Amino acid sequence: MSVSAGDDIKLGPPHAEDPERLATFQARIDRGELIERDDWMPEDYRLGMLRMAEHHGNSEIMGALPEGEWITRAPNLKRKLALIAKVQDEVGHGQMLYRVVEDLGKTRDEILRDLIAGRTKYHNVFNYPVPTWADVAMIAWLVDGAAIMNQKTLADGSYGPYVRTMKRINMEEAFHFKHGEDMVLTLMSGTPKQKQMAQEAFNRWWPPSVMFFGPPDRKSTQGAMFLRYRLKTTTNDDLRQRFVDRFAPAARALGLRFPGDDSAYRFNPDTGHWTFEQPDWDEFYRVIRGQGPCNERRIALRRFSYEQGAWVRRAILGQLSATAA
Ligand code: FAQ
Repeated sequence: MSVSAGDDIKLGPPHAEDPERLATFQARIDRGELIERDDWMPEDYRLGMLRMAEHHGNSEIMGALPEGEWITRAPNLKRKLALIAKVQDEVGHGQMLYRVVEDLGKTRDEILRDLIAGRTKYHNVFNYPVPTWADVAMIAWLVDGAAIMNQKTLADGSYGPYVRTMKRINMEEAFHFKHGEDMVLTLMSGTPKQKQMAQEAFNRWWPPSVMFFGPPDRKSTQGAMFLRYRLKTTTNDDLRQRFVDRFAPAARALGLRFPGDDSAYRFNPDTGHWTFEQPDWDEFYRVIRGQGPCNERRIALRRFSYEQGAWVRRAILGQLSATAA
Protein backbone atom coordinates (compact mmCIF):
# COMPACT_ATOMS: atom_id res chain seq x y z
CA MET A 1 0.00 0.00 0.00
CA SER A 2 1.33 3.42 -0.87
CA VAL A 3 0.86 6.47 1.32
CA SER A 4 -0.16 9.35 -0.94
CA ALA A 5 1.73 12.61 -0.87
CA GLY A 6 0.24 14.82 1.77
CA ASP A 7 -1.59 12.04 3.57
CA ASP A 8 -1.83 13.19 7.14
CA ILE A 9 -0.65 10.03 8.85
CA LYS A 10 -2.52 9.84 12.12
CA LEU A 11 -1.07 7.43 14.63
CA GLY A 12 -3.81 6.47 17.00
CA PRO A 13 -4.35 3.54 19.33
CA PRO A 14 -3.89 0.09 17.75
CA HIS A 15 -6.81 -0.35 15.41
CA ALA A 16 -8.89 -3.31 14.45
CA GLU A 17 -6.13 -5.84 13.82
CA ASP A 18 -6.70 -9.53 14.54
CA PRO A 19 -5.99 -9.65 18.32
CA GLU A 20 -4.25 -13.01 18.11
CA ARG A 21 -1.94 -11.86 15.34
CA LEU A 22 -1.26 -8.66 17.23
CA ALA A 23 -0.38 -10.60 20.39
CA THR A 24 2.04 -12.83 18.46
CA PHE A 25 3.64 -9.75 16.92
CA GLN A 26 3.98 -8.01 20.30
CA ALA A 27 5.49 -11.18 21.79
CA ARG A 28 8.16 -11.16 19.07
CA ILE A 29 8.97 -7.56 19.96
CA ASP A 30 9.08 -8.35 23.68
CA ARG A 31 11.47 -11.26 23.03
CA GLY A 32 13.82 -8.81 21.29
CA GLU A 33 13.31 -10.24 17.78
CA LEU A 34 13.82 -8.06 14.74
CA ILE A 35 10.86 -7.40 12.45
CA GLU A 36 11.76 -7.58 8.75
CA ARG A 37 10.24 -5.79 5.78
CA ASP A 38 8.19 -8.73 4.51
CA ASP A 39 6.91 -9.78 7.95
CA TRP A 40 3.34 -9.05 8.91
CA MET A 41 3.11 -5.88 11.00
CA PRO A 42 0.20 -3.88 12.39
CA GLU A 43 -0.67 -0.70 10.55
CA ASP A 44 0.27 1.66 13.38
CA TYR A 45 3.70 -0.02 13.62
CA ARG A 46 4.29 0.39 9.88
CA LEU A 47 3.13 4.01 9.83
CA GLY A 48 5.03 4.85 13.03
CA MET A 49 8.28 3.40 11.67
CA LEU A 50 7.68 5.04 8.31
CA ARG A 51 7.16 8.43 9.94
CA MET A 52 10.22 8.11 12.17
CA ALA A 53 12.52 7.02 9.33
CA GLU A 54 11.13 9.76 7.10
CA HIS A 55 11.67 12.44 9.79
CA HIS A 56 15.19 11.08 10.25
CA GLY A 57 15.98 10.99 6.50
CA ASN A 58 14.60 14.52 6.09
CA SER A 59 16.81 15.69 8.97
CA GLU A 60 19.90 14.21 7.38
CA ILE A 61 19.41 15.93 4.04
CA MET A 62 18.25 19.22 5.57
CA GLY A 63 21.16 19.05 8.04
CA ALA A 64 23.59 19.01 5.14
CA LEU A 65 22.39 22.47 4.02
CA PRO A 66 23.68 24.72 6.85
CA GLU A 67 27.04 22.89 6.84
CA GLY A 68 27.27 22.89 3.03
CA GLU A 69 27.17 26.72 3.13
CA TRP A 70 30.58 26.66 4.82
CA ILE A 71 32.50 24.36 2.45
CA THR A 72 33.85 27.27 0.41
CA ARG A 73 34.76 29.21 3.55
CA ALA A 74 36.47 26.49 5.64
CA PRO A 75 39.58 27.94 7.33
CA ASN A 76 42.09 25.49 5.79
CA LEU A 77 42.39 22.50 3.46
CA LYS A 78 42.22 19.88 6.22
CA ARG A 79 38.99 21.33 7.61
CA LYS A 80 37.53 21.71 4.12
CA LEU A 81 38.15 18.05 3.24
CA ALA A 82 36.64 16.87 6.51
CA LEU A 83 33.57 19.08 6.03
CA ILE A 84 33.05 17.89 2.44
CA ALA A 85 33.23 14.29 3.65
CA LYS A 86 30.76 15.02 6.46
CA VAL A 87 28.23 16.66 4.14
CA GLN A 88 28.50 13.71 1.73
CA ASP A 89 27.99 11.32 4.64
CA GLU A 90 24.84 13.14 5.81
CA VAL A 91 23.29 13.02 2.33
CA GLY A 92 24.24 9.32 2.10
CA HIS A 93 22.43 8.72 5.41
CA GLY A 94 19.38 10.41 3.92
CA GLN A 95 19.54 8.01 0.96
CA MET A 96 19.72 4.93 3.21
CA LEU A 97 16.85 6.13 5.37
CA TYR A 98 14.65 7.02 2.40
CA ARG A 99 15.11 3.43 1.17
CA VAL A 100 13.74 2.21 4.50
CA VAL A 101 10.75 4.54 4.00
CA GLU A 102 10.21 3.36 0.41
CA ASP A 103 10.08 -0.25 1.60
CA LEU A 104 7.40 0.76 4.10
CA GLY A 105 5.19 2.10 1.30
CA LYS A 106 5.96 5.74 0.43
CA THR A 107 7.68 6.68 -2.82
CA ARG A 108 10.78 8.88 -3.05
CA ASP A 109 8.84 11.52 -4.93
CA GLU A 110 6.10 11.60 -2.29
CA ILE A 111 8.73 11.97 0.44
CA LEU A 112 10.44 14.90 -1.31
CA ARG A 113 7.19 16.63 -2.26
CA ASP A 114 5.85 16.39 1.30
CA LEU A 115 9.11 17.81 2.64
CA ILE A 116 9.13 20.87 0.39
CA ALA A 117 5.40 21.45 0.94
CA GLY A 118 6.00 21.54 4.73
CA ARG A 119 3.75 18.51 5.27
CA THR A 120 6.48 16.52 7.03
CA LYS A 121 9.00 17.53 9.64
CA TYR A 122 12.76 17.52 10.14
CA HIS A 123 14.87 18.32 13.17
CA ASN A 124 14.48 21.72 14.85
CA VAL A 125 18.26 22.33 14.93
CA PHE A 126 18.58 22.79 11.19
CA ASN A 127 16.45 25.93 11.16
CA TYR A 128 18.99 28.18 12.85
CA PRO A 129 21.60 30.41 11.18
CA VAL A 130 25.27 29.40 11.02
CA PRO A 131 27.00 32.79 11.01
CA THR A 132 30.60 31.73 11.88
CA TRP A 133 33.00 28.81 11.56
CA ALA A 134 32.60 28.28 15.32
CA ASP A 135 28.95 27.42 14.63
CA VAL A 136 30.11 24.66 12.26
CA ALA A 137 32.28 23.36 15.11
CA MET A 138 29.38 23.46 17.60
CA ILE A 139 27.05 21.63 15.19
CA ALA A 140 29.55 18.78 14.77
CA TRP A 141 30.22 18.63 18.52
CA LEU A 142 26.76 19.16 20.04
CA VAL A 143 24.32 18.14 17.29
CA ASP A 144 26.28 15.09 16.16
CA GLY A 145 26.87 14.28 19.83
CA ALA A 146 23.11 14.45 20.48
CA ALA A 147 22.37 12.42 17.33
CA ILE A 148 24.76 9.63 18.35
CA MET A 149 23.31 9.53 21.85
CA ASN A 150 19.79 9.12 20.42
CA GLN A 151 20.74 6.78 17.59
CA LYS A 152 22.70 4.38 19.79
CA THR A 153 19.43 3.66 21.58
CA LEU A 154 17.56 3.40 18.26
CA ALA A 155 20.04 0.73 17.15
CA ASP A 156 18.43 -1.47 19.84
CA GLY A 157 15.03 -1.03 18.21
CA SER A 158 12.78 -3.64 16.66
CA TYR A 159 12.70 -2.91 12.91
CA GLY A 160 15.61 -4.76 11.27
CA PRO A 161 16.25 -2.49 8.25
CA TYR A 162 16.26 0.67 10.42
CA VAL A 163 18.43 -0.96 13.12
CA ARG A 164 21.06 -2.01 10.55
CA THR A 165 20.97 1.47 9.00
CA MET A 166 21.50 3.01 12.46
CA LYS A 167 24.60 0.89 13.09
CA ARG A 168 26.17 2.05 9.85
CA ILE A 169 25.19 5.70 10.40
CA ASN A 170 26.47 5.73 13.98
CA MET A 171 29.96 4.70 12.89
CA GLU A 172 30.12 7.69 10.55
CA GLU A 173 28.56 10.08 13.07
CA ALA A 174 31.24 9.09 15.58
CA PHE A 175 33.87 10.41 13.17
CA HIS A 176 31.89 13.65 12.69
CA PHE A 177 31.71 14.06 16.44
CA LYS A 178 35.48 13.58 16.83
CA HIS A 179 36.04 16.21 14.18
CA GLY A 180 33.65 18.56 16.02
CA GLU A 181 35.40 17.96 19.34
CA ASP A 182 38.75 18.72 17.70
CA MET A 183 37.42 21.98 16.20
CA VAL A 184 35.94 23.14 19.52
CA LEU A 185 39.17 22.24 21.37
CA THR A 186 41.21 24.17 18.80
CA LEU A 187 39.02 27.26 19.21
CA MET A 188 39.04 27.06 23.01
CA SER A 189 42.84 26.70 23.06
CA GLY A 190 43.26 29.65 20.70
CA THR A 191 43.25 33.45 20.88
CA PRO A 192 40.75 35.45 22.99
CA LYS A 193 38.87 36.18 19.75
CA GLN A 194 38.61 32.45 18.92
CA LYS A 195 37.39 31.69 22.46
CA GLN A 196 34.80 34.43 22.17
CA MET A 197 33.60 33.02 18.82
CA ALA A 198 33.25 29.57 20.40
CA GLN A 199 31.35 30.98 23.39
CA GLU A 200 28.95 32.91 21.17
CA ALA A 201 28.34 29.85 19.00
CA PHE A 202 27.82 27.73 22.13
CA ASN A 203 25.19 30.26 23.31
CA ARG A 204 23.37 29.78 19.99
CA TRP A 205 23.60 25.96 19.79
CA TRP A 206 23.18 24.76 23.37
CA PRO A 207 19.41 25.46 23.70
CA PRO A 208 18.39 23.91 20.34
CA SER A 209 20.60 20.89 21.12
CA VAL A 210 18.81 20.35 24.44
CA MET A 211 15.52 20.50 22.49
CA PHE A 212 16.85 17.99 19.93
CA PHE A 213 15.45 14.97 21.84
CA GLY A 214 11.87 16.16 21.43
CA PRO A 215 9.35 17.70 23.83
CA PRO A 216 9.12 16.75 27.51
CA ASP A 217 7.73 13.23 27.94
CA ARG A 218 4.36 14.51 29.19
CA LYS A 219 3.89 16.33 25.85
CA SER A 220 5.25 13.55 23.62
CA THR A 221 2.51 12.49 21.21
CA GLN A 222 4.08 9.28 19.89
CA GLY A 223 6.35 8.21 22.75
CA ALA A 224 4.20 5.55 24.43
CA MET A 225 3.37 3.67 21.21
CA PHE A 226 6.98 3.89 20.02
CA LEU A 227 8.24 2.46 23.32
CA ARG A 228 5.68 -0.37 23.32
CA TYR A 229 6.78 -1.42 19.85
CA ARG A 230 10.47 -0.81 20.72
CA LEU A 231 10.78 1.65 17.86
CA LYS A 232 12.24 3.89 20.57
CA THR A 233 13.96 2.37 23.58
CA THR A 234 14.40 5.47 25.77
CA THR A 235 12.16 8.45 26.51
CA ASN A 236 12.92 11.98 25.32
CA ASP A 237 13.62 13.23 28.87
CA ASP A 238 15.96 10.34 29.70
CA LEU A 239 17.98 11.01 26.57
CA ARG A 240 18.07 14.72 27.31
CA GLN A 241 19.41 14.05 30.80
CA ARG A 242 22.08 11.71 29.39
CA PHE A 243 23.10 14.45 26.97
CA VAL A 244 23.37 17.06 29.73
CA ASP A 245 25.31 14.62 31.96
CA ARG A 246 27.80 14.06 29.15
CA PHE A 247 28.13 17.58 27.71
CA ALA A 248 27.63 19.95 30.66
CA PRO A 249 30.85 18.83 32.44
CA ALA A 250 32.71 18.76 29.10
CA ALA A 251 31.62 22.34 28.33
CA ARG A 252 32.63 23.48 31.83
CA ALA A 253 36.03 21.77 31.48
CA LEU A 254 36.57 23.68 28.24
CA GLY A 255 35.82 26.99 29.97
CA LEU A 256 32.43 27.59 28.30
CA ARG A 257 29.61 29.32 30.21
CA PHE A 258 25.99 28.28 29.73
CA PRO A 259 23.58 30.74 28.12
CA GLY A 260 20.89 31.98 30.52
CA ASP A 261 21.52 31.09 34.15
CA ASP A 262 24.98 29.50 34.26
CA SER A 263 24.55 28.64 37.95
CA ALA A 264 21.61 26.34 37.07
CA TYR A 265 24.17 23.82 35.78
CA ARG A 266 25.74 21.75 38.53
CA PHE A 267 26.29 18.14 39.48
CA ASN A 268 23.84 16.88 42.08
CA PRO A 269 25.54 14.10 44.06
CA ASP A 270 22.17 12.94 45.45
CA THR A 271 20.76 12.12 42.01
CA GLY A 272 24.05 11.50 40.22
CA HIS A 273 22.90 13.89 37.46
CA TRP A 274 23.57 17.44 36.31
CA THR A 275 20.85 20.03 36.80
CA PHE A 276 20.03 22.29 33.86
CA GLU A 277 17.74 25.05 32.66
CA GLN A 278 14.78 23.96 30.51
CA PRO A 279 14.92 25.49 27.03
CA ASP A 280 12.15 27.71 25.67
CA TRP A 281 9.59 25.10 24.55
CA ASP A 282 7.42 27.74 22.84
CA GLU A 283 10.37 28.44 20.58
CA PHE A 284 10.69 24.69 19.87
CA TYR A 285 7.07 24.45 18.73
CA ARG A 286 7.37 27.59 16.59
CA VAL A 287 10.46 26.15 14.88
CA ILE A 288 9.01 22.69 14.20
CA ARG A 289 5.83 24.29 12.83
CA GLY A 290 7.87 26.15 10.23
CA GLN A 291 8.37 29.52 11.93
CA GLY A 292 12.04 29.25 12.91
CA PRO A 293 14.63 31.79 11.78
CA CYS A 294 15.72 29.79 8.70
CA ASN A 295 12.85 27.39 7.87
CA GLU A 296 11.78 29.29 4.77
CA ARG A 297 15.32 29.65 3.42
CA ARG A 298 16.17 25.98 3.98
CA ILE A 299 12.95 24.69 2.39
CA ALA A 300 13.36 27.11 -0.55
CA LEU A 301 16.81 25.65 -1.25
CA ARG A 302 15.48 22.09 -1.02
CA ARG A 303 12.63 23.03 -3.41
CA PHE A 304 15.16 24.60 -5.81
CA SER A 305 17.19 21.33 -5.82
CA TYR A 306 14.04 19.29 -6.38
CA GLU A 307 12.97 21.43 -9.34
CA GLN A 308 16.46 21.65 -10.86
CA GLY A 309 16.86 17.86 -10.55
CA ALA A 310 13.57 17.06 -12.34
CA TRP A 311 15.25 16.41 -15.72
CA VAL A 312 17.70 13.96 -14.10
CA ARG A 313 14.84 11.98 -12.57
CA ARG A 314 13.01 11.98 -15.91
CA ALA A 315 16.17 10.85 -17.73
CA ILE A 316 16.67 7.98 -15.29
CA LEU A 317 13.09 6.89 -15.81
CA GLY A 318 13.56 7.13 -19.59
CA GLN A 319 10.94 9.87 -19.87
CA LEU A 320 12.98 12.51 -21.74
CA SER A 321 11.81 13.00 -25.31
CA ALA A 322 14.42 12.61 -28.06
CA THR A 323 14.42 16.38 -28.81
CA ALA A 324 14.65 17.41 -25.17
CA ALA A 325 17.43 14.89 -24.58
N1 FAQ B 1 12.67 18.43 15.74
O1 FAQ B 1 5.95 12.57 20.38
P1 FAQ B 1 7.30 13.10 20.14
C1 FAQ B 1 21.48 14.03 12.13
C2 FAQ B 1 8.15 16.31 16.76
S1 FAQ B 1 19.81 14.29 12.17
C3 FAQ B 1 11.52 18.50 15.03
O2 FAQ B 1 8.27 13.03 21.26
P2 FAQ B 1 8.76 11.14 18.67
C4 FAQ B 1 22.13 14.48 10.93
C5 FAQ B 1 7.74 14.87 16.50
O3 FAQ B 1 8.04 14.49 15.17
C6 FAQ B 1 19.27 13.30 13.44
N2 FAQ B 1 10.39 17.86 15.40
O4 FAQ B 1 7.89 12.43 18.82
C7 FAQ B 1 23.04 15.60 11.08
C8 FAQ B 1 6.28 14.93 16.81
O5 FAQ B 1 5.61 15.49 15.71
P3 FAQ B 1 4.11 14.99 15.34
C9 FAQ B 1 17.89 12.88 13.19
C10 FAQ B 1 10.46 17.12 16.52
O6 FAQ B 1 8.67 10.77 17.24
C11 FAQ B 1 23.71 15.93 12.23
C12 FAQ B 1 6.18 15.96 17.92
O7 FAQ B 1 7.35 16.75 17.85
N3 FAQ B 1 17.57 11.80 14.06
O8 FAQ B 1 22.03 13.45 12.94
C13 FAQ B 1 11.63 17.00 17.27
O9 FAQ B 1 8.44 10.13 19.73
C14 FAQ B 1 24.53 17.06 12.25
C15 FAQ B 1 6.03 15.32 19.28
O10 FAQ B 1 7.25 14.62 19.64
C16 FAQ B 1 16.33 11.28 14.13
O11 FAQ B 1 15.42 11.76 13.50
C17 FAQ B 1 12.76 17.70 16.85
N4 FAQ B 1 13.91 17.67 17.53
O12 FAQ B 1 10.25 11.63 18.97
C18 FAQ B 1 23.15 16.36 9.95
C19 FAQ B 1 16.19 10.11 15.03
N5 FAQ B 1 11.37 16.21 18.33
O13 FAQ B 1 4.23 13.52 15.15
C20 FAQ B 1 23.97 17.49 9.97
C21 FAQ B 1 14.87 9.40 14.87
C22 FAQ B 1 10.08 15.84 18.24
O14 FAQ B 1 3.26 15.38 16.51
C23 FAQ B 1 24.65 17.84 11.12
N6 FAQ B 1 13.76 10.07 15.45
N7 FAQ B 1 9.54 16.39 17.15
O15 FAQ B 1 3.80 15.73 14.05
C24 FAQ B 1 13.50 10.08 16.78
O16 FAQ B 1 14.27 9.63 17.59
C25 FAQ B 1 12.19 10.61 17.22
O17 FAQ B 1 11.29 10.52 16.17
C26 FAQ B 1 12.24 12.08 17.73
C27 FAQ B 1 10.84 12.53 18.13
C28 FAQ B 1 13.17 12.22 18.93
C29 FAQ B 1 12.68 13.02 16.63
